[in-house]
Amino acid sequence: MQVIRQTEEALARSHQAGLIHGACHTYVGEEAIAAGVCAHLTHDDALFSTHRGHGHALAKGVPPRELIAELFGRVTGCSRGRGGSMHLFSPEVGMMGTSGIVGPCILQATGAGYTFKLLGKPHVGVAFFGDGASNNGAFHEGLNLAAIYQLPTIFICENNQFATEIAITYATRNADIWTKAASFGMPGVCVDGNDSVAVWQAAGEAIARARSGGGPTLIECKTYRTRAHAEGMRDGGYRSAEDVEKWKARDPIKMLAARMPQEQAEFAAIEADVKALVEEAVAFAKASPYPDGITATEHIYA
Ligand SMILES: Cc1ncc(C[n+]2csc(CCOP(=O)(O)OP(=O)(O)O)c2C)c(N)n1
Ligand SMILES: [Mg+2]
Repeated sequence: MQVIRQTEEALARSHQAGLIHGACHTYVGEEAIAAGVCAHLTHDDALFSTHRGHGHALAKGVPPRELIAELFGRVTGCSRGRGGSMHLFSPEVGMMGTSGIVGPCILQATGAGYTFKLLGKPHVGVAFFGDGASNNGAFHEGLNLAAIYQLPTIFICENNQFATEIAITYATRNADIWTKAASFGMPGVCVDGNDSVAVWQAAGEAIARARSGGGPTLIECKTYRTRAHAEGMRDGGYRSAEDVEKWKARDPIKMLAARMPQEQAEFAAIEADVKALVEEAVAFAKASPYPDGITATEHIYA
């Protein structure tokens, strides 16, 4: 969670400094979800992500320096500087990609589950997606197919209660997304998405079930993003400052620390170690070259 938080804060500062080319949606406030789920995954499991995917990539094992360099458009980035925030991928750690299109990651993770089932592998496909994606056709198609074939796919809905500026309570008459699992005949679970231990427990059960042939699960994690939808966007007019403050008080890192009063020194040491890691990563990214223009048509297939 510290790696995600401090990387995102460095990215926000970098965006303000003009170092980031393209969109930058941070995951600040939602770190417990990626951390709690990815703690159960290996590099053989396939993760499909969204436009808000930095936390997923980091938790799956992409080093901060490769992620930051990617957003800076540098050749040392995980996608060699060609993808940016919306197309960062690292198949060597099972990070199969972020996407600027809301919804398809659900179908891709279903496809990964189908692949693992056909190959007889004990791996899982995981889709992270927002509350907004739950009203996209891909949600219904993906969950239905995964249920029919009992695929090893885990659907993680990060319900931060808004799709850009649209409240989930406006976008659906049933804002308890986990209850929609029943209509596909699969288990649906709801957890406090700011409680890393609760996420970790629910994900652990679902992933173990999927690995042993028990089929898919939908996990809704109720959470909140505490920064604007994307860096450089306004953050008013659609939610109240009181709500933002209320959720900031439920910071997932502080909530975990509060559960372990004996471990404060260790928490402080982790925070200091991560600070050094992220500072080094930013320096590495700044010092890295842009891809040579002569290579612009490399990696293009027709
Ligand atoms: C198919 C599609 N429709 C609309 C958009 C525009 N769009 C970008 S982000 C976003 C909101 C997504 O909300 P949610 O799924 O809740 O994710 P969050 O940003 O809250 O993490 C929308 C509608 C898009 N990128 N793709
Ligand atoms: Mg949302």
